[in-house]
Formats: sequence, C-alpha cells, structure tokens
Amino acid sequence: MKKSLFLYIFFILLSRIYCFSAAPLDVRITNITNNTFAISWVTLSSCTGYIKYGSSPSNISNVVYDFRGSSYTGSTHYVICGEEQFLESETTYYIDIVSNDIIYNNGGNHYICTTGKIISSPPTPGNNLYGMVFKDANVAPGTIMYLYLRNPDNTVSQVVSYVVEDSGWWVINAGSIRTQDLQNYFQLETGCTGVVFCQGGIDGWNELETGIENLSPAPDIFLQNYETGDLNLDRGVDISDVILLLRMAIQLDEPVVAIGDMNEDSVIDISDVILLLRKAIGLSDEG
Ligand SMILES: [Ca+2]
Ligand SMILES: [Ca+2]
Repeated sequence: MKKSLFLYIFFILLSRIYCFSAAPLDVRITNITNNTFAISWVTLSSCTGYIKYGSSPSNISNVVYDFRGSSYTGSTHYVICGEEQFLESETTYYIDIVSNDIIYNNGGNHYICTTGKIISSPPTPGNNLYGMVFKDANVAPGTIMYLYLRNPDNTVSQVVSYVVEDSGWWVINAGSIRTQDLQNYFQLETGCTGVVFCQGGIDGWNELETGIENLSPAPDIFLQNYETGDLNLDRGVDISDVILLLRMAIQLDEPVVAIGDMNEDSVIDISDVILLLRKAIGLSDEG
C-alpha cells in the first residue's frame, strides 16, 4: 500500500513539466510599513525573478524586479515593493512570483501582504544592529538576513530583513521595527533579544539568538550547509526531497550535487535517490 502510494506520488510529480529548480523556496514577506514591503525567496538554480502584484486577485499586473536590477540572476531573490510604486496603507495586496519566466501563485492562493497603518509619530532613533556573514573563509553577499526582536514577556516584533552586501556586512536599524501587528513601533524592554535567521540558499543557513546588546556588532555568522538530501531547504528530509532528487537523477531538473549527492561520488543518479528514500522513510543507512 505504502509502495503504491509512493509510486502514485512520483507519477503525479514527474508528470509536471515545469522545472523544480526554479521553484521559489522559503518565501517570506517582511519589512512591511504603511507603504512598502519586501518579498524574498531562494531557488536551487540561478534564476531570474520578479513579482507581479495588485490589490485584487483578479488584477495582478504590476511588475517589480529584484532590487539588484531586472537582469539579475541568482539563487537568492529580493524584491522591494513600494519604493517606486504607490502602495496604500492598510491595504491587502496579492502577489505572484515569476521565476525563470514561470508564474508561481502559491497554489492559486497568491502570496498576500497587508500594509500597516500610518503611524503619526516618527520612530525613536534606534541602534543600528549590524554584522557580517561568511561562507567558509569568504564573505557571503546575497545572503538574506531575517531578524525579529523578542522582549522578556515574549512579545515579538515584525520580521525585518536585509540582503548582505558585497562587503559581507548587514545592517538593520532597530528604531523603525514595528510590532508584530504593525500598529506601532516596537518598544525594546531590558533583556530584549534579537532572533536572526540567515538564508543563503544552496550556500547554507544559520541562526542566532542573542541579547540585542550583542548585535552592535553581532558575532560573525558562518553559513552551514543544509543536511545532505534536504533539497527543498526546509531543514528536514522527507518524501518531497526524494521526488526532487529523482527528478534530478532522471535529468528533469538541474542536479544540485552539493546537497543531493548522498554517496559522495560527485554525480546524482538513482543510487542517491534510493539512499535518500531510505533516509526519508526512516531506514537509516548508517551502520
Ligand atoms: Ca527538505
Ligand atoms: Ca552520487
């Protein structure tokens, strides 16, 4: 029964003609103000990317490109909406991602962002939180930093983000971070911590939680590799990773050897798929 279910899932997914390596992974909407937001995602292969958005699901036609330009290609993607577009406050926007010219509409539901209200008072000037991100001995530009703040009473802020610069630095001003419901600026209490997640796509990830006083500057952050076999970069190995690897093994998708090569022979083939399937269903191959 289990076996036939797997075969059925494989058949359904293999019959899709689109390329999974362009599919947006870890899509996040951050930096929401009354008139801007950022939407970011990663892809397994180097892709072009832009968004289409509109204030109604039936009219998603406005285009915004990656902030690095319309000709940018890469595996981390970051679009800032509202700097050159006019967005209304407290308004819901519907967003589709276009990756390598394929439209991804979140399974028909679209990605959704509701802008915040206009806060009448200006933000109190806050500390800059800043630091550097590395991959091994080199800086890791293009890594997307996500950060939120947590007070000792467990109230948390909205999530803000920043793309690591060519120099390796990131910087976020703590003063303009809003509360989670976007209704006001977040008031730091004594003992506030910052929770950081670094998304480097196939270059890896890392996370850090520390007192906010330790974020000016933050300790250097080194990207660590995703677990071998975790092809959808969700920090776990399951059957959806096996399907991705199978597609690579039979050349429906671009192989990602760095993550998918289970037996470390520098190629992706069906023996890797079998090893990953065993891992995914809990038949450990260790020992
Ligand atoms: Ca996974
Ligand atoms: Ca292999």
